[in-house]
Amino acid sequence: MALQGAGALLLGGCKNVFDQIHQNKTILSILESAEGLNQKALRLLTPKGALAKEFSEKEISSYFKPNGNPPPLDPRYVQDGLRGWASWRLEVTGHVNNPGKFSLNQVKKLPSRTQITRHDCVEGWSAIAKWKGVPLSEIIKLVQPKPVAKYIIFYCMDVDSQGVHFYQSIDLLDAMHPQTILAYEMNDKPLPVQHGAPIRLRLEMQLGYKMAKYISKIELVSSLDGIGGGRGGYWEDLGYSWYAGI
Ligand SMILES: Nc1nc2c(c(=O)[nH]1)N[C@H]1C(S)=C(S)[C@@H](COP(=O)(O)O)O[C@H]1N2
Ligand SMILES: [Mo]
Repeated sequence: MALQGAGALLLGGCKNVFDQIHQNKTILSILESAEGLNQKALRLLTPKGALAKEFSEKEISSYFKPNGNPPPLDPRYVQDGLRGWASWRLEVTGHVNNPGKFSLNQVKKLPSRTQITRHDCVEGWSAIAKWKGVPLSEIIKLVQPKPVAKYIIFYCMDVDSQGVHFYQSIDLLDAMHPQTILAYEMNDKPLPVQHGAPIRLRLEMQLGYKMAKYISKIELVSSLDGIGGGRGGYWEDLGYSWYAGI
């Protein structure tokens, strides 16, 4: 049932890739594992093909709190920002047939999606904004995951006060959801530095801490072992749940 529901989430266009993922027995095993129980329950509770609620222009919040680590401290980050991210690349690597490095202009030339959604932080605040970006499914189609790929890791350029890099992960089912986008615009302007420039993840069915900002690399992997603390994300390594469904 969970897999059928997930199948219905894919609103056309991605059938071949999804078929590959659908046949991937490892996805089934995640859903059956104890770690996957919460995730499975949430997916069964949401109607088939569910999208997160989208809002109208007039509901956009006048203030959206920047949260988390300060922007990357590396002077190269700041200098590149001043040059319109000319040197930045999105590196896509791991269990894929076509690894690649995309410039921001290349990312912007891919099909885009615009959505006005509510961001819910686990700390208890919410804000509505308009996001434009490339659906992650488009990137996945280009790089072509191998059957062993189960998760996508997002590596971020910022660090905490101890120098530990932020990172996050989602599974391929969530990666193919139509509202899962790599956003480069917020409220019709280039994504501001404090909100994760040049690109950040929007994952509208989950809480704010999953939505990695300052992304420089994504990797398709078969297991979360050996990455960071091994629990699939910066906050997960500190005890938060890996599946943060709303
Ligand atoms: N790279 C990175 N991404 C991050 C964080 C962070 O500290 N570093 N914080 C997360 C948390 S807890 C939230 S609520 C949102 C905040 O996004 P915002 O700054 O656009 O409000 O980013 C998430 N993504
Ligand atoms: Mo958050």
